[in-house]
Amino acid sequence: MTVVQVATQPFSDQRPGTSGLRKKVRQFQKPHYLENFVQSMFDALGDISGKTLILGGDGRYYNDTAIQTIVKMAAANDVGKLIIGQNGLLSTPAASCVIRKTHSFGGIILSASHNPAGADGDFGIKFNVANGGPAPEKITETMYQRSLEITQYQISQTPDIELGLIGEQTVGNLQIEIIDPVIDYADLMASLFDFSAIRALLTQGQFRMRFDAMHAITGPYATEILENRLGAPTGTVMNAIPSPDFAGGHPDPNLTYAEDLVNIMFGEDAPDFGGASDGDGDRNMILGKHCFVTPSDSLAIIAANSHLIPAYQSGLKGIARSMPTSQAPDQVARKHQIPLYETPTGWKFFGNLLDAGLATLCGEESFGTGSDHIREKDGLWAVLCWLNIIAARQQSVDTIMTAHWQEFGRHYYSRHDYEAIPTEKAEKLMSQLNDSLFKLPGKICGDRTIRYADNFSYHDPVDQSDTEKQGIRIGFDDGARIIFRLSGTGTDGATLRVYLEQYADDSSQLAFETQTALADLIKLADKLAHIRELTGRNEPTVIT
Ligand code: VG1
Ligand code: CO
Repeated sequence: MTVVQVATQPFSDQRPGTSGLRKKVRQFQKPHYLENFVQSMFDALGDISGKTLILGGDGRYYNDTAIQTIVKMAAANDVGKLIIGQNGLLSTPAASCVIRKTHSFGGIILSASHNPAGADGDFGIKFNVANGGPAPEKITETMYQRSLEITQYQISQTPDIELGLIGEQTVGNLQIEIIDPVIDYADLMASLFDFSAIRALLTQGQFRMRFDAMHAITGPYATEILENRLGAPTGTVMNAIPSPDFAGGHPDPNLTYAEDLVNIMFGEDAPDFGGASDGDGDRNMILGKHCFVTPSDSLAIIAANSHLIPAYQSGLKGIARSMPTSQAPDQVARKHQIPLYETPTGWKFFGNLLDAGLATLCGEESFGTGSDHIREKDGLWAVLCWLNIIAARQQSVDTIMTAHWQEFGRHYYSRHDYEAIPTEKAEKLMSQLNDSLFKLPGKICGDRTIRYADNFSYHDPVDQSDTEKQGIRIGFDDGARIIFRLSGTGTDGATLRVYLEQYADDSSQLAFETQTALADLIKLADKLAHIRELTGRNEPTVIT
């Protein structure tokens, strides 16, 4: 095997964001761009010689090209073994599952999640560590520092490997094993849930469901689990064939982008249950007949009903949620007398809590839910949680959700995104708001008073690290909150996210339409942050 050292120059924009390095495909296609980052990643990991890594992605455009390059670089950098999903495919949760099951050193996941794909779309690369979870900030920061000083990378001059062929191959001393991307994950799911109860639900009664894979990675996983193993009728999984550009769509499972499924679930003759997942399979949306469950409520409801799921029968150690996620799970934690952890946005912050056995369930408002079964959020897992709970309770999604609000109160919740704002404008808005925080506590705003206003910082109770400036939060005396932060996953200017939450526990106040219930807070958010004035936008681009 011939290894060449290629001279290169650093790129200044290779700092990983909330979930790895995400850029336009065209950026990744620039000469040396991908190679520089991969070499920086290898260098930051220390001694990788002889180690085993998992490799796979969501199948989007450039996935296979990138995999061939990474294989050649892994061979040149003395990696011992690569375990690769057949045809280069592995959903994010499946990659996490396989890293753990094979006790690998880590894994490389190629995805830009729900961002559109294709030659003009986005691409991404992320490293997960031995626990199966995204590399902590310490490591991603080392990768970035390395990318700023890189002068050369190593690559082998070897033919492309055969990605479609299950089994063993070699590239020089590097062993390659191509695996079925679905089996390990499907087996793990079967070990967590009451598959016979779900099978009975899906095959014996009147219950009907649809799952929308949105032309992305979960198609093969959902077909195997829901249709083959659980007996749901063929066609239950829609848009099931992954396509390199997600059929031109935007595989973000929310009310705006999962339009096909939303139309079915809110249409005439709607089925009883609808679920959807995103590009790389880690997000989920839960719908009932003519109803939608917010991700924050979904986490709270799964937590409150977790004793019905075999894997969580013996109780939860704790619940963790990202800071902007609504406080609905907090109510459940309080009642069950278990700890509740509030972390910065991004799944990497849950890893330590899960490893240390402090939390069992975690979730984010951004349609992410998961548990200690792996170290990523998990779209199909959330769908199976709901099916298991429905099978056990024999009630509709709507009934379960309404009963939950009756017991715990309702957290009206919405996120307003202002996408592709010029970066300077967004930064100015955030810094002005930040500078005004000290004078907000005590301020009266209509019927409420601001109780606290700060920029969230997190102290990790396990590794004692501190992470600062994770979003501006303004809390009111009645439990309402408004949170402002800039996205760390976008590839086009800046995205301002405004998170709105209001609590109601009076049973006459539980059935309002969300945007109506939040109308006062929405106005207040604009007044406090001068969104219209500073961005020139009159309304958000996406409301979830
Ligand atoms: C967004 C979400 C965050 C999520 C991240 C990755 O990050 O808000 O909750 O963990 O995407 O999800 P940001 O920085 O843009 O707000 V995924 O499914 O895109 O890997
Ligand atoms: Co995702």
